[in-house]
Amino acid sequence: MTTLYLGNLNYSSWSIRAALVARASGLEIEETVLPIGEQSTYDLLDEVTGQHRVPVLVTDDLVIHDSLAITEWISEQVAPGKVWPTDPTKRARARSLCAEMHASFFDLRSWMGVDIRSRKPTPDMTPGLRSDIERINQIWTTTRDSFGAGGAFLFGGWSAADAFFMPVATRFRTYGVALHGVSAEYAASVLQHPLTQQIEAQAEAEPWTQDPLNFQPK
Ligand SMILES: N[C@@H](CCC(=O)N[C@@H](CS)C(=O)NCC(=O)O)C(=O)O
Repeated sequence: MTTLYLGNLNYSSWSIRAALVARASGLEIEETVLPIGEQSTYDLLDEVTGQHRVPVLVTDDLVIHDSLAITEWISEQVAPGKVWPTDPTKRARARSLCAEMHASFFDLRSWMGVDIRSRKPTPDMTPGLRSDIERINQIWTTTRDSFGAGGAFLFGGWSAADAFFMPVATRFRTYGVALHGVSAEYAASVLQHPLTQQIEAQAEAEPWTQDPLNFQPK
């Protein structure tokens, strides 16, 4: 049996990414949502992984933490194209975008914590936040223009790259960040995707509330 431990989907962007990749892959994976901040969650994580971050995937005696490592493991279990684009150029590009998402955008993460079901004032535009938003717009526009033929997503069909940027699309909606042109169309496609809608419905139904800005790192 394979189990994916996730944090609250309303707030936990890395859990959302792993859940989206897992669900799109079609692999049989049981999901357990653990409320971040509650002692019972850390007690269970101590037993399962010895570290206090989600997502974590457990299969037989293998424990994999971190959304990128989980993404790669899932992609190795399923047919090509279920996680990464099959075209090698697109696949390399998709991996570099996920790595950039994973390693960057600290102002965006700090000032615009994921809170899917809420609508909040747009934070003051610090230079760092402005630059993160500009870079996201640039990524979405240039990737759609260069690689997006044949579908509405970054590399045409849905891939891990879209899973990694989905919590950014919801952040822009939560904090009222206006998007234009290709970028706006792309964000709308991500928000309309059935897997996004499924996560949103779960986030709406979750009983826990937290201050997303005290939810570091995201
Ligand atoms: N680099 C990790 C980041 C994981 C992470 O920071 N997860 C947050 C939730 S989004 C967490 O577990 N926080 C626990 C806590 O704040 O107590 C990944 O990509 O999986």
